[in-house]
Amino acid sequence: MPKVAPAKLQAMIKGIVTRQPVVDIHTHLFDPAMGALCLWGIDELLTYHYIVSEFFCARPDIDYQSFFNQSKAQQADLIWTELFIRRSPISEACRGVLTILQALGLDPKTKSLAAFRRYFNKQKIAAYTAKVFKLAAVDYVYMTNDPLDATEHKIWQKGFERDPRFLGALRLDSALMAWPRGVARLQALGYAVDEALTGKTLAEVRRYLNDWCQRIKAHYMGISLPPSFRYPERTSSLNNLLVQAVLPVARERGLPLALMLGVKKLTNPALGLAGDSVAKSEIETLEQLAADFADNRFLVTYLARENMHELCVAARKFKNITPFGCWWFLNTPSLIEEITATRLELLGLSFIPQHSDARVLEQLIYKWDHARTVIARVLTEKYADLTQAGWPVSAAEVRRDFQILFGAARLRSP
Ligand code: FIX
Ligand code: ZN
Repeated sequence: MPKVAPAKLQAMIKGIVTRQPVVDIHTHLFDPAMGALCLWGIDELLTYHYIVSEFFCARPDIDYQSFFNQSKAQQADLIWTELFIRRSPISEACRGVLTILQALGLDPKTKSLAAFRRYFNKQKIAAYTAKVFKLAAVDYVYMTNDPLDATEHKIWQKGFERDPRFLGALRLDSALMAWPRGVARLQALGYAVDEALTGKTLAEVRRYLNDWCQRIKAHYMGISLPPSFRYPERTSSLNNLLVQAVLPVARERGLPLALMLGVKKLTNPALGLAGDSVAKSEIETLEQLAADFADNRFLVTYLARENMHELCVAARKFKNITPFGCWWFLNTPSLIEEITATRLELLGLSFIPQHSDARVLEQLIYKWDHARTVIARVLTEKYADLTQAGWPVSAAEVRRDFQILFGAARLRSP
């Protein structure tokens, strides 16, 4: 088989990586049938919490509350003027808005927010969702489902016809974090839990997990944990709930548990959703969990860059750990490049390179476009190394490898 020359190799890999569909294993998007929960359009894009943070960096003189008291459109006007008109929208999240506009066929250089709004206001969600999925080359997205969220619970109670592109994932934070904070909401859903973690309470938490994994057809359960999270910690309610409820149910149902580690919640409460920060977690906690629960599968991502190398090594030691994504503050071209190269070098294809974490529908377009560009560059380098070593690289093999990286096969079959 003739060796593919680097220039041809680069074009081949770019063609595959930029167009082959992916499975997006973690988003905050919702099935279009879930109505109010579905965010889309230019005002939602401009007031994305990543961009809100950047707005206050640029305008520290503006009072948080006076900004948040304004309507979404007014907030978007302020952000557009400050971050797009008065200065170049050079950050990853701001550039993302331009990538979306261009992909949708709008002309960013008109710089007319009014014209953009007219376009978005004309869109009808069903056809528009198909258009966005096609532009982003995304086959499926996993939602972040929380039955304890009053709005979401009402929608599930009412029932709706599922869109097969939106897969279920049961989020555990509101039920389990800061126990007994979730007790009242679990009781309101009919689960006889007490603050004290008695056998009855743990059985009822297991019933909640089973009921709702079934109800939403969950393909995994997920939880975000602070840098301070430790395991084992005998006195910790969270440890107890994970060990005696979550992990047994996950194992019985053949579902992975997604651990998203390193979030310092509300470091600046005045910023709301934009107020979370990051710190390094302790890798020994993950190693011990993987060792003690060898029959459980863990999808793992960290928010701290410093944890990403350790995660690769932990995944080499424990086959039940699958690293995923360059999450949140790591979702930048420079860090995706560093992290993806390290993962390929240490794990081969046994990881999931990226998820979008999209909150607004059209973000699928920019988050995947930007990530694919970087990942294509890294993969080209690695395949070029193979050809240098005398190993032929065919398009079919690159497509196969891409499917291993982004197809999330192990996740799709509950
Ligand atoms: O815990 C999470 O799922 C985080 O991704 C979110 O809480 C965070 O706000 C986010 O959207 C980051 O991209
Ligand atoms: Zn998320």
